[in-house]
Amino acid sequence: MTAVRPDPTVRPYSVSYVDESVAKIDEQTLACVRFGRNLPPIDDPRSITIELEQLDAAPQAQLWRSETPVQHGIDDNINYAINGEVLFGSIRLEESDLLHIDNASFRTYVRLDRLMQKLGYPCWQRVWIYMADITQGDGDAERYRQFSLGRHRALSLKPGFELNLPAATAIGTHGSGLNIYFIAGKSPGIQVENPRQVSAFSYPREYGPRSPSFSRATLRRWAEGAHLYVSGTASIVGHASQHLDDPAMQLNEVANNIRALVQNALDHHYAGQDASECTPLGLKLYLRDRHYLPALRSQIPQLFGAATPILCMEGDICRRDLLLEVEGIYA
Ligand code: 3EB
Repeated sequence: MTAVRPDPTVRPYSVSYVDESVAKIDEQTLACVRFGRNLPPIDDPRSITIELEQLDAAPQAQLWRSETPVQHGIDDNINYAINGEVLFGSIRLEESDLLHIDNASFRTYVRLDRLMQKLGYPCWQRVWIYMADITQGDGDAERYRQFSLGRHRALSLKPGFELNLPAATAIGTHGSGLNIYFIAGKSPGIQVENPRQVSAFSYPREYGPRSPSFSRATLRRWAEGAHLYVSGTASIVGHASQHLDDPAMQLNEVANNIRALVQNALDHHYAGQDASECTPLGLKLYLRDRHYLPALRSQIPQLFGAATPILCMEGDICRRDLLLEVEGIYA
């Protein structure tokens, strides 16, 4: 007799925003991500707290739920949860660990990679990076550039690494230290770039001593269905920031960038489909200054869909001339 797999689920996990007050961790939870300052700690390795203030009245948490039971634990100070298909991991570094950010980021990526190998999920899929004071320091001494330097040193240890880079977000907080959380898989996702933008890993020298090692999106196909992880997307065309000092125009450019990216993913992997058939499961909007939000309110549903859940937060974009950034997951 052949072993029959239970009802083939469309995707091995789901993601959604829920009211923070009702976000509960149970045996199927991969991760519960909360955003806010001074949130009470939750003693579970699947709880992730990011020091970014939400801008809407009812704070939301992002819940990642597995279709199958989850195993979780802490190894080498890295929190993890696994379900046989994906590894959801997180780590926090304090300011005292960040005296030499390039070395700290190098060592952290090496440690994360070691745990991924050990647990059997060796492929980077999606990474979120939240660092306090991300644009502090001048020129190449800037914290973000130092972080990127160490990340590049670690990821470039693998030959051909620029063909398998994860989608990423890197945002500055007004708190302290560094939080990284990530999804890794058993097999590689598909890297997707944006025809409107120079790939970040090919940015010219003016943006830092080493380019930022991330892809514009990762396409993860499952037995049925798929997830498209869209990186933090800003108002950049080519490699240049656009519409300086104009949040409304930057948001419009971001929407153009995301549309082109999603369409590019479809053209290569779902020929004949139109980007409008691909819907966002949820988006995050990061604003350098919360005061931009009222004027953007009416634009958001027009650009990203009236039914799209969106979590708005105040956070620093890693290029000083950018005022906002949007990321999301499409399906
Ligand atoms: C950009 O497109 C904007 O360094 O991991 C967006 C997403 C940005 C991820 C990263 C940086 C990163 O260059 C900045």
